[in-house]
Order: sequence, then structure tokens, then C-alpha cells
Amino acid sequence: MQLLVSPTSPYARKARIVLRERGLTGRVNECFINPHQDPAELLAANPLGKIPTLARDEGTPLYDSRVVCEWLDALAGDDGLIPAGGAERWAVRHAEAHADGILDLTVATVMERARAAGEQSPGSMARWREKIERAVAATDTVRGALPERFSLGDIALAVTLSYLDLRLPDFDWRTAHPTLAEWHAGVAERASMRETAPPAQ
Ligand SMILES: N[C@@H](CCC(=O)N[C@@H](CS)C(=O)NCC(=O)O)C(=O)O
Repeated sequence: MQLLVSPTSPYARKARIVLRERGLTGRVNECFINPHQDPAELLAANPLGKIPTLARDEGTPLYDSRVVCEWLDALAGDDGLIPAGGAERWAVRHAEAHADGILDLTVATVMERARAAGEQSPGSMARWREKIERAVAATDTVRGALPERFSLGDIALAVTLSYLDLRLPDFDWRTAHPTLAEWHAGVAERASMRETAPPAQ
């Protein structure tokens, strides 16, 4: 089975962390590609040309990090990273949606910055930045609802905060949110986080 990823994609990093946390690295190969170059193996599996995409041994390929993470977690068996039901399940699902929302705005900002100066929309970028800062300010509360046990919610939130460090280094979220910073530092120590850290840009 092939998991199509890149070293910097935060969405792919979620799935790469799930592989490690669930002991699946021997069953699923990580295949590094650049999705922005539309490689044939990616387009053959995912017409949207996005990562992560999971090319399974049997069945259709799966894509979108939420689907891929849930499928991998189920593949590994019980007692996984997503509670089966109840309030804990919704807290984990909500934390992932919250984190992915921040990622979407951050990725949009990166793409906008890559456009020629005259084609950028400073108004849109300012609005996205307000949303990012507002959502990060709400993250302690979102995190506080998560189960005691390490979950996909923790993974998504930690990956997102690390991605802010990579792409919006001027946003000093640690000074504004010291409790969140302390929690992030603890999660960042995990082997799964260290092994998937993006290369310095
Ligand atoms: N909602 C998707 C987002 C995936 C996504 O946008 N991945 C980016 C990499 S960070 C990508 O593949 N971009 C290539 C492109 O848009 O052409 C997910 O959670 O998997």
C-alpha cells in the first residue's frame, strides 16, 4: 500500500503520524512526491491531485486527510486515535476540523503570497490572518474538550501549530498563548512528531 505524501504538507503529516502512532509503517509505504507537479501516480489515484492520497492494495484509492487518517486508524484495530462514539468522538472530530480550518487559511495565505505582487489581495490576506488568530485563540478550549488519551485531535492541532511556525513565523502564538505552547512542546517530543518534522526551509 502506498501513501502519497510530501515532506512539508501538514495534511500528509497527519497521516504520516497516524502510521507511526499505530505501528503501520511496515504495512504502508510512504511515497514522496510533489503534488504541484501533477505526477502521474498521484493523478491516477486522485483526480484532485492532492496529498495525502492512499493507494490501497484492494479497493479504490482514498483521499483527504480526514478519510485517510480514519481508515488507517481502523486498519490498525481497536483502541485507536478516534473514539468510537459519544462526546469524545465529537470532541476529536471537532478538534480536527478546527485544526484543518486553520491549515486551509494558512495554505491559502502561502499560495496568495506566491502570486505576483499586483495580483495579490491584501484585503483577503488580512481577513484570513484575523480568522487564523481568532481560531488559535480558541484552541485551548477546543483542546480542553479532548479525551485524556492521545487522539487524532491532538495530532491535528499539534501539526497545525507547527505549520504556523513554518509558514507564518511572524505570528508569535506562543507568547499570546503560553498554555498552548507548553502543551505543543510536550506533543512535539513524541517520536511520531520528530520523525515527520518538515525540513527547515
Ligand atoms: N482537505 C485536504 C487538503 C489537501 C491539500 O490541499 N494538500 C495540498 C498539500 S499541503 C496539496 O496536495 N496541494 C496540491 C494542489 O492543490 O495542487 C486534506 O485534508 O487532505
